[in-house]
Amino acid sequence: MLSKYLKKESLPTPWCPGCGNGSILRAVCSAFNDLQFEKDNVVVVSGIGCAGRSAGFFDLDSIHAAHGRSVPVAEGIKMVNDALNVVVLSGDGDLLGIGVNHLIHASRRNSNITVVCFSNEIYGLTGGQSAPTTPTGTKTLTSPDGYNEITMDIQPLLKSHNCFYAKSTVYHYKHLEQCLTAALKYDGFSFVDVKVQCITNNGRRLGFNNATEMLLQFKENYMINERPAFLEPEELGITKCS
Ligand SMILES: Cc1ncc(C[n+]2csc(CCOP(=O)(O)OP(=O)(O)O)c2C)c(N)n1
Ligand code: SF4
Ligand SMILES: [Mg+2]
Repeated sequence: MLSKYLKKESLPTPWCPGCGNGSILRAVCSAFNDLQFEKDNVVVVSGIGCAGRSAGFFDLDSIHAAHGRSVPVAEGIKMVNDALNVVVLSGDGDLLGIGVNHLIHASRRNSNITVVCFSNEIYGLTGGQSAPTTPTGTKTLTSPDGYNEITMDIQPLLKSHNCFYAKSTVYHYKHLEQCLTAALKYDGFSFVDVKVQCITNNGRRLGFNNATEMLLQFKENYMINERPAFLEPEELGITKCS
């Protein structure tokens, strides 16, 4: 039933076995279904990357924008037709690296779009280079001795613009669905940060034997806060919902 939003020929997706991106795709379809979105009143926009392939899988109007440019494209669509639900599905490198300038201004303008960030903490598609979201000290393709920069924390910036900010993981699947539904219902700029495993270009280098081990670290490392004003690093939740 949820697959009604997807192109049959796009399944199975080309994502690696064990990649967590498919769980996000499913949760997004589930949220669309909960909100009874019709295919002709949703538009999905993605940038470039493994996560950025998402737009191409939907059986509705979708745009695969240039790297880092999904947010302004989404804003433009919303400006032209306010009746549409406009959703960005893209990677942490795309949204918080090359495209972060657009995120800052879209949130500042309170553009009425929903942005779902696939946070695998690296540039997955291109081989596992460090991204702004890479935890300090982590070994990546471009930081074999450990990433020596400070990790970006987008929450304070978005909260300074009084935005909806939610965080979940693919392990906490039901919670993820709730975050996405609340974000899509929210009247204003909403951002859902989703921790997701990239086993191929991150997990293996970090010593995980398989995707399940990597998925279970989310269970160990995060807990749900039901009524947060602001999320601590190990907390998941919805910080604004009207
Ligand atoms: C302007 C430009 N610069 C660089 C690239 C190469 N590139 C393609 S995908 C990507 C990173 C994607 O990382 P992320 O958004 O985190 O997505 P993931 O693959 O991790 O899901 C990069 C640097 C590009 N396609 N265009
Ligand atoms: S490289 Fe990583 S993010 Fe990309 S499809 Fe494979 S597991 Fe997923
Ligand atoms: Mg990434």
